[in-house]
Amino acid sequence: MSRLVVVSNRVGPIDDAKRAGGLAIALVEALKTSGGVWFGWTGEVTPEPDTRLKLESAGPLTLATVDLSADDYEDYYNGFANSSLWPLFHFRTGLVQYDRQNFEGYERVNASFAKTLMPLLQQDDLIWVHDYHFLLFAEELRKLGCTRPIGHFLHIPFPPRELLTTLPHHEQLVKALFAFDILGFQTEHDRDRFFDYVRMEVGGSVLGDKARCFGRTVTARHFPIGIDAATFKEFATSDEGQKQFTSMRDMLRGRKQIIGVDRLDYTKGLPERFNAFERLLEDYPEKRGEVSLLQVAPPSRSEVTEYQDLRADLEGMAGHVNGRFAEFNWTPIRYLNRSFARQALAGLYRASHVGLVTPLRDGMNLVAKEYVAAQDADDPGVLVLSRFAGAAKQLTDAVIVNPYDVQGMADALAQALDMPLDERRQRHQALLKNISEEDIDHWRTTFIAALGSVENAGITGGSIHADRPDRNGNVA
Ligand code: GDG
Repeated sequence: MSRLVVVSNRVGPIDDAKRAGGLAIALVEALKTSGGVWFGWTGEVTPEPDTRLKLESAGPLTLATVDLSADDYEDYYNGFANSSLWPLFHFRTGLVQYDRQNFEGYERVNASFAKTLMPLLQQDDLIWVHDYHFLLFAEELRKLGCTRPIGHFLHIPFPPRELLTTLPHHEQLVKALFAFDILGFQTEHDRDRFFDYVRMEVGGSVLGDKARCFGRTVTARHFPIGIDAATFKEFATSDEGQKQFTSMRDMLRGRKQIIGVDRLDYTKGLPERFNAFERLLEDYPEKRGEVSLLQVAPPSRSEVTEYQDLRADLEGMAGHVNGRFAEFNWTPIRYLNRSFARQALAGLYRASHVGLVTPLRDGMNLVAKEYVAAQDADDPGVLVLSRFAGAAKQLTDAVIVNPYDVQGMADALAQALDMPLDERRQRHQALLKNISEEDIDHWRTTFIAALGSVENAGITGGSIHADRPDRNGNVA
């Protein structure tokens, strides 16, 4: 059997139950079962470059990590990854910083990480690279002579061609993607946006799930990521889950609760969500004193200015709504900038009557799936979900909203709060079926099967010139 080598920006720790962040959580769950090597950044920053590898055993897994230098941390991590690619891939061109030095840092880290990993690789390895931090990784490994199958999974959306081309290095990035054998996207829409770029921008061709350009052929498919639904369900009724459930329900004293759980990130639509809750209280006065919003938002990327601004804005907004509507025995918005252990979180989801998940754009959104898994099937809460989360393509039995439409969200909240038990049960049953079938195991095994069936990994085939349009726009 092949050994799995996973590459992602952050690695483990595998036992930190309080860790927020979809990629880390998904990978911990996926790797627990498969074993193998997990390679990436330690999370530590050193003043000078230090490429020494740290190896650590964790059950069936070997964690292989390196530090980042202060310059790499600024240019690659805070810079190109989180201030260029993250906003751009979430369609937020207005927030994108273009900086050559940052891009050089990104190239530098992709190259040096590939160089550090190369000696660890064995004959039968399957290499699975994750997310927007490492778009150049396969190209770097190929330069070093790696001929193993290499796959990439993009956890965030793939942007439309018109937006991607605002990035000066767009073609270099997409060309590097052709050094992978398999490209995985969250949804078919993301995959199709990639195909659109290949066809329209660089004159490649697409047939079925294969794209050909730059003298290479790559297979591109959607692999919607899931959660460990069975385990998360158990969390909700674990001792800790039950404890949180009971104390929350005691505190609510028959009132209803809407819950939001998100890393504090501008893609998650938090200001719009607070506005919608305020509109609910304005337009549905009978809900005043009867329903509250619990927003859990652990801080994230707090060295990036936009994240600091968002935090300040949300504090102001929560204070405004509370100042306007609170009673001495009722606080409309409880806004918590902290993280909870996963069992506790499951209990809080179960105690909440509505799960409000309204990102402006999201690759998948695991919170939506966790909320469903944590519900009591006999008396389930209602998921209100943004149409712009990848999860909306699967979770069609949620109440689907447009997060830009504050009034629409307020109305959807009222509908969810008043939904009859029968309808709640029906919707929940369908949602639970989906998240249980297309769970984390399904994601992992389908991706690895695709990677395992790659033949001629990394071999150049075809000709870039044959794929490019000629002067008259004709493609050979
Ligand atoms: C990226 C993509 C894609 C949140 N607060 C706490 C906590 N969390 C956990 C949640 C969930 C995870 O963090 C967040 O996952 P999401 O999927 O919602 O979002 P991103 O972090 O942006 O993840 C996303 C994902 O990758 C996977 O591919 O779905 O689209 O952006 O698991 O529960 N966990 C704990 N305490 C908290 O307070 N323990």
